[in-house]
Amino acid sequence: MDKNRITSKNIRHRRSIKRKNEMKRQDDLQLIGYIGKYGCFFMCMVYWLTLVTRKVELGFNNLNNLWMSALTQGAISGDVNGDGDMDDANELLIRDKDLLLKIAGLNLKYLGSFAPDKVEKKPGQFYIGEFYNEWTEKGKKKSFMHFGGLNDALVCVYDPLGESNTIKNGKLITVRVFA
Ligand SMILES: [Ca+2]
Ligand SMILES: [Ca+2]
Repeated sequence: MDKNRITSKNIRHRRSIKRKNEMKRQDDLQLIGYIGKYGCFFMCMVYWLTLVTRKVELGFNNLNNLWMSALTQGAISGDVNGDGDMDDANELLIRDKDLLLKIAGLNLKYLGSFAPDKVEKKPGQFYIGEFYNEWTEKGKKKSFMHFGGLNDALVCVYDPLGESNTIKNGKLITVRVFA
């Protein structure tokens, strides 16, 4: 038996079980700015799913390269209205989740979006939650939407913003299932 192999595997496994606050954040300045602004679902699908399924933590360069490949290959929508930025309606949406999984080298499929009480839990499935928060500021109604990685109990275990108000105070409205 090759003891070294077992040891290094164990170390890698232990390292991969990261605490919430040790995981990479979408707003880290080493990431492309648009990931910080709109990349929460991308970080859940590419960074977090790789961490939980392959026990591998992707580096900032890996993540930036995968983001660019996803844009080039159309898994993520680009500058749809051609005005030079990607801040408009229908821009930077994940249009093809299966293609994004493939680009990221993940052997997973997207099974769909479900209301939290309609999720059929099965072993080998992974869950990403869509959170919605609404509040009133200076008499104006405001809202924000954000994605986070969930455990089997559908509790958030990865917040791409570290600790966002949206996940802390908002409501889980849909669950995206991967297997
Ligand atoms: Ca645009
Ligand atoms: Ca614009």
